[in-house]
Amino acid sequence: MTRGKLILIEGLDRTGKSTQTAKLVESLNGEASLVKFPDRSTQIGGLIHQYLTEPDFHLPDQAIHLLFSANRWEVAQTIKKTLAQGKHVVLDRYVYSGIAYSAAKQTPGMDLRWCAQPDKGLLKPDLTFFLSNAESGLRQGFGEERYESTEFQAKVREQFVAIFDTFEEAAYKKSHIVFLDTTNQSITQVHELVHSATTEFIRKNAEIDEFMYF
Ligand code: DGP
Repeated sequence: MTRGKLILIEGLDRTGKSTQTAKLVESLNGEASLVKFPDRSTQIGGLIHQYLTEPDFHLPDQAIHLLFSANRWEVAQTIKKTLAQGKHVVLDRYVYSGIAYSAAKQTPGMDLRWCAQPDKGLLKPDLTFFLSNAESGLRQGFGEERYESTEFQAKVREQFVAIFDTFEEAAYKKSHIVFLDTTNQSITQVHELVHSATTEFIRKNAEIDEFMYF
């Protein structure tokens, strides 16, 4: 039996990631499980939730960055075990969000490389969809959580672009990352693109058994 594939849906807030991850898992008919980051159900996730929702809950930028990373590490073994059992895992956010949101704060010393360091050694996705929308970062109507402002989202968008340019080789981008502009596309249209690219990728790479790591 070959291992399952690690599939990631990334993007800014309000680009439809959670809708698309849920629809993708459903359409894979029990062959995939969903993992969402941050996972707010753990103790570390509880602290992250407090940080995101309570303006008076203060943590240094470095500390919250490491908590987001720790939140990925605490699920890492479970993800690997699931994949080893031949089941696919679909991730709603992962390492790229970890780097982008922290680097967007422009805190002295917290450049892209510093931000990438704590996630070194985590499993690297086989296939990443990066969802962008001409309106995300510009539109109003964000929720109340920390980071949900037009100005900050514009900075996060710049960081995502810089991350894919800085850390990922052209060959990796070509065969492992799909950049999807969802402007004016319906949920169903985006789902059809994501689903067909995923099933095609799984079919073509069925024999690949080695894991990749950040
Ligand atoms: P979500 O539950 O997907 O809405 O994510 C909550 C917020 O946290 C969202 O604004 C994006 C941000 N976020 C997600 N992952 C990370 C991370 O690893 N580091 C930082 N700094 N922010 C993150």
